[in-house]
Amino acid sequence: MQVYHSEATKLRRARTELHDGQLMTPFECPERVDLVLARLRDSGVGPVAAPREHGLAPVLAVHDAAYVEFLSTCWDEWQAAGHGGEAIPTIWPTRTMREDRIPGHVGGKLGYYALGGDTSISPGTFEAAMASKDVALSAYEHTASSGQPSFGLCRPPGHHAASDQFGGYCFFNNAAIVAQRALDDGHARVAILDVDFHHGNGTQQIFYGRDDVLTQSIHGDPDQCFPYYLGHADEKGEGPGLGYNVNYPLPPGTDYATWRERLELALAEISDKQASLLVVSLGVDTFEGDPISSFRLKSDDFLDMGRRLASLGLPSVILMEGGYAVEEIGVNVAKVLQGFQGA
Ligand code: OKP
Ligand code: ZN
Repeated sequence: MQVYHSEATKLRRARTELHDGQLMTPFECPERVDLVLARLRDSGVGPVAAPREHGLAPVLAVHDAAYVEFLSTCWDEWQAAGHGGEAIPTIWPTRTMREDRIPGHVGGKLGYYALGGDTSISPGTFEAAMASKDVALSAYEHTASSGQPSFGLCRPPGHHAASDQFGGYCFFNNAAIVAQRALDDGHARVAILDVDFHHGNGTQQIFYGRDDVLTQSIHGDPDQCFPYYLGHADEKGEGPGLGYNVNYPLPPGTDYATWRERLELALAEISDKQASLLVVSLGVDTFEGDPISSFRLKSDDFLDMGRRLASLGLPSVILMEGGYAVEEIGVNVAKVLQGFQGA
């Protein structure tokens, strides 16, 4: 399977993540990319190609222009303000305050454009996010021109990024950018299937009022799991989008037998809604050994997952999202792709 990868995705090397009340080295680290690449090579999954640059136009097709401008200037403004550490929001326009005015100070803009305090902005973050969406778009273009599946080794991930908010390690929503590009190329309906452990809140939000993108997510129940405030089963889309968002929340401890039943429902929905392109938001943090997640999938389950995703027979773009058990994420991604290829 054609793989896209850019060394520039490693330009984000944040030093701090506020996790469990402590500043830690982020789980979402550049080593993830090398571990996946190494195991893809060992498994004979390839070839690996560098992406072509796509500029900002496809980003602006799904993200707010002022948000993108903020991401591009945040680190410089943070430094100019004399702050010593990485840019981490500490206050938000929550329901007791106003959100109709965007502050001028970088500290105020940070909270306005952030959905959480877990994700710092550091030098190279914007450049890595640009490379990540170029990887995704190049994978899409390969699939569009050949009909063959492709894998984009995106990093940072994208599915938590909303139209004007970053967080959950995400800045640009790579899957949404690809789906919108596919619509602009003439697809009538695109399906995004998010199999990451965490709910794809950004993807849901971007397309919530629309019927041209079917968004589905299988994830840890937001009653217990990040991002907590979105991802319930009663979120079904609105207006013309009613029926075009489907959530499958599952409790902590869920194993593959139960997870697979939701996958089958999601696949049937994709056929029913007659999507002509499948975009998979592939997080492998459903793995039993993942340090920040609580499903119980085993490595061999990822092979079966890949086979079932392929059974739709649709042109498919598979994009990397989460997965933090660093030794095993390469194995598990390789298994999904091998399963998809018919292994
Ligand atoms: C990103 B992706 C725990 C807070 C949660 C953020 C999780 C982001 C997951 N202290 N941290 O969906 O894999
Ligand atoms: Zn995740």
